Amino acid sequence: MKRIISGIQPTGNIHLGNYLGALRNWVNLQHMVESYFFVVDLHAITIHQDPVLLKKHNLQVAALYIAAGIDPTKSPIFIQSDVPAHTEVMWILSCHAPLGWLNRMTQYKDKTSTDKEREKLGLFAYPVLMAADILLYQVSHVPTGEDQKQHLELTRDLALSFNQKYGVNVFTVPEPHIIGAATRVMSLKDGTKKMSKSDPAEGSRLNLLDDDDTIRSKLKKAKTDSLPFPMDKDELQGRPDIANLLTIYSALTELPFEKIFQEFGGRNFSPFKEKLADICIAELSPIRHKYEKLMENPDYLKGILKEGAQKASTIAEKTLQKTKETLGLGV
Ligand code: AQP
Repeated sequence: MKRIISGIQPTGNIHLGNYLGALRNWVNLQHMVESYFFVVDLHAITIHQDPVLLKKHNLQVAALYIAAGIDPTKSPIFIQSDVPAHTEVMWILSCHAPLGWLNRMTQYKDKTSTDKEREKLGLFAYPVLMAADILLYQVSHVPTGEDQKQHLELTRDLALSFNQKYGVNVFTVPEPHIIGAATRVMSLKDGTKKMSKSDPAEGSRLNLLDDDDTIRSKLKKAKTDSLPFPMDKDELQGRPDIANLLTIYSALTELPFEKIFQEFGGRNFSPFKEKLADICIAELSPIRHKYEKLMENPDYLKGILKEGAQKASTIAEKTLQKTKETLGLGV
């Protein structure tokens, strides 16, 4: 790995899925590779956002990155809209991206309503902006959760075909880096659905900022079934809610499933849920406390974001100029 970039949208409460699928991995990776992390606000507006809340969420997400362990003196943190090259390169890539490729994106299909006439162009073009976010930084890898795999494949295809068309290696072709024991954390209310910020059911997710009592109560109410706790992997078959809770437990404790079966197999779910709540609280409450301290000093956070945007712009501008040169734009 030479360089990585990744980000989270400021579309609501950052949850355990964002943490286990992305943020926690970034904290480890920053010590091994040059890293850039951004708050993805331009993507957030593909769905209506309250302007006052969006500004607040931008700062909150940045504070959470730091609270979770990202060191801004080592890895620049910035707000996507503070680096205009993202939208410029997005336009250039839009003129290169075949509609057929975009039509195949499943996340667009999941997020659209039935009223096609009112759908926004930005939501459809989302993966092209994501490609620009990545390709601008000439990264070798993009650490992400499982759900972004298809968008990353599109990014690779766009980079390869652009380079081929113009006969110049303008963009580095990035690899996905999908790691960790929980690359797809599911809803606590429905083990077949991804845990998501936009799920209207608050009890479907554990937010990084939930207080200890809320974490305990959400886990107590997490969906299980009337069978006893499984004794082995075979007894997990067809039980996605239980598999999800086990995945979370295993990801946070680094214990293999076998050890968890040994401790809880055959019993009812209460002791398991109690222990899982203790584990989640032990992981999340220090992050919450650190976050609260950081939010007391918004000027400090704004300073970090300004500096991060300056560092990011240095690389982004170079790629933008190279792209414009290749296309014959400007004089
Ligand atoms: N449930 C999840 N399990 C594992 N990883 C996840 N990620 C998101 N949900 C899960 C990873 O978190 C990073 C940031 O995601 P995002 O905010 O850019 O957008 P998203 O994937 O659309 O996340 P949400 O929570 O579902 O947001 P909304 O509801 O606003 O669309 C990505 O690396 C993602 O893989």
